[in-house]
Amino acid sequence: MAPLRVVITGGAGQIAYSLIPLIARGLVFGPDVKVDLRLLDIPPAANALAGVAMEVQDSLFSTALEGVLATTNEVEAFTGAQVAILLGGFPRRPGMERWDLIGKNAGIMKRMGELLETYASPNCKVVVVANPAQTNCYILSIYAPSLPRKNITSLSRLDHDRMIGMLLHEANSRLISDSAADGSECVRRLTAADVRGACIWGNHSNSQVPDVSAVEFFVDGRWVPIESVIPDRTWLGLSNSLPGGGNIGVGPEESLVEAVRKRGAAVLAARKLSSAMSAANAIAEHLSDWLSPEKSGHSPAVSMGVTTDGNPFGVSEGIFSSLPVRCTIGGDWNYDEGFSMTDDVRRHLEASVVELEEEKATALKMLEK
Ligand code: NAX
Repeated sequence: MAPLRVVITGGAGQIAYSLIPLIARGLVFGPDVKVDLRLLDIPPAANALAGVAMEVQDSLFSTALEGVLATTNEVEAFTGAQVAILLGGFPRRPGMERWDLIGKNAGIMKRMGELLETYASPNCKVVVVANPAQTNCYILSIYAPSLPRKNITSLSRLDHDRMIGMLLHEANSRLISDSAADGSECVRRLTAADVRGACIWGNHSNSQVPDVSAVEFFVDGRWVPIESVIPDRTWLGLSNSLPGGGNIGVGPEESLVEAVRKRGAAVLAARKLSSAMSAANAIAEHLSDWLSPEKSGHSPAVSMGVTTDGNPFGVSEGIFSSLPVRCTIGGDWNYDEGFSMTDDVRRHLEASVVELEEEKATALKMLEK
């Protein structure tokens, strides 16, 4: 079988550096799928890109990697691409307004859309990671009009996984301390496979809506509601103490919702670099749930930035937003209609959707200039 042609833009950047080994070891597209990797970056990053290519060669990745091309030639990189992982973007500089950043990246996404339209495979599957990820998907979809909109997705899996990581940390601490109090000998630690029903709604920004209202844990051989393991409704953002019910985003500073929203900033403050290892892992999970023959069709509902056109949740159409989806065999996905929003989630999602619509209007205005 011909190898899968995969282009990664921003190939000299820090997320690519963590992602390439996952792809090369067969952990993304499946162990039996050979990958022909195209790493693209801009000319000022050509030396760094050449260094990455040297390291790929030195790593003796023979399992899944058929070939690697490191290039600053966009056409060469995009020709025949069947999967595009778009990491390349303009970084936020000190003093730069958020809206300037949207404008600069809209220009880059316009170009990426044109390249996909003209040179990539007509059924190319795309994941946009560069920020603002959802709005970038919208711009891309305009300049790649032949590409099915369902093929264009953005990464919200990192936010999703951050929330699950925090839930697991809290649940395991409680289960361990409960078993110590009972005198039980040992307790099975929960893992990601023991959590279902989590969702991130909205934008990949501080307005995102982490939602645990439908979460269940698999404990002692059965699925149980989240509150039977973590009864702290205020921390979970499920408190009904406010008129209208719920307190998402209004809770104490250290509530789960606030912690998920601020996790990227916390990593940046601690590392002096933005999230890269966890972002690469989230991209790998996003793509393998969607496209790998082993996983697609077998994974639980996950959060993905997708088109809102025709969504069953009542989210305004014409934008891209993080929503719950189920990936199906053969590289497709459907909205997960099993999710229903609480009134509180809906209220907060509306604010995030307003932000997405503002970003879209700004990006379009900047492209007219
Ligand atoms: P880096 O700054 O390390 O790498 C970005 C790379 O893109 C650089 O090598 C740069 O030269 C290249 N680049 C810029 N313009 C390009 C173009 N037109 N064509 C090709 N390459 C181009 O950033 P990194 O940490 O790798 O992050 C990549 C992007 O992911 C950033 O936009 C970042 O904001 C975004 N993130 C999005 C996340 C999400 O959940 N959606 C989380 C992680 C990450 O912060």
